[in-house]
Amino acid sequence: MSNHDEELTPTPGQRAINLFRRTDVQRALLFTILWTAVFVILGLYFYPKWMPEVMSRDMKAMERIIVGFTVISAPIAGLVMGIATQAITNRHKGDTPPPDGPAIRTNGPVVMVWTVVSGIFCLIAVVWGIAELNSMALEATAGSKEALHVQVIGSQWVWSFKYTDLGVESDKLMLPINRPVEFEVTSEDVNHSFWPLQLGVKVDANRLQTTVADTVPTKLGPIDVKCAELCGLYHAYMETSGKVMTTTDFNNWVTSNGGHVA
Ligand SMILES: [Cu+2]
Repeated sequence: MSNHDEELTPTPGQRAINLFRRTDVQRALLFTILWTAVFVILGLYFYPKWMPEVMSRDMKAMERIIVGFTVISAPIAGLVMGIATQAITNRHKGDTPPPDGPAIRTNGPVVMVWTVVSGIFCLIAVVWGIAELNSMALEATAGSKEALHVQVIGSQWVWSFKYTDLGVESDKLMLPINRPVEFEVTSEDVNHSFWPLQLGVKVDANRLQTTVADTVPTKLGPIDVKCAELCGLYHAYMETSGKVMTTTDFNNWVTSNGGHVA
């Protein structure tokens, strides 16, 4: 019993030292380190493999943010999993559990560390987000003169694409490589959300309104287009495909569909 009294000594420093001397805490810390490593490896190595292919700089930025935030938050998820693993693998089943310690909200340093660290995380998120948005906007302005205009129309439950300058209409999203695209996104009925996965673009399609989104496809290959806004019974099936092609292939596609190459 005297041992417990000592552990509850109110000086925060002594409390921390006693805490880290406990074998269950040490085991939980070890598990925390292992789990953190697992999440870091997942983020750095597996996420980029599992995510849709990167076919534009916007998608690259998206991937950077997802990987970055996974790595930053890995120690927090690691701590939760570490404590859980220690609790599950604890071999002292049936023992009387130790009494609760004092409430952590009375521990000044812990509260301070918690607040400052969360604050820094939020600040990183805000600054990073603004910086990426800004560079995307600058890129869009720089490329807007030579941009290909594609009108994207969502309706229950199909996508259609009008190449206004070329006189072509399609239900597949065909794009030439390395040329800026301006999507003019709208809807004929309810709210949809235009989501060409590999281009890192996701933008609401609203009735009576046109929302512009820009990107530059930087890699040849197939694109998946989905709707990312619950829009009725067949929302889940509101998808189509597309392709990023060489300029020559794109021009051929345009002319063979009755359009004219600008
Ligand atoms: Cu939809």
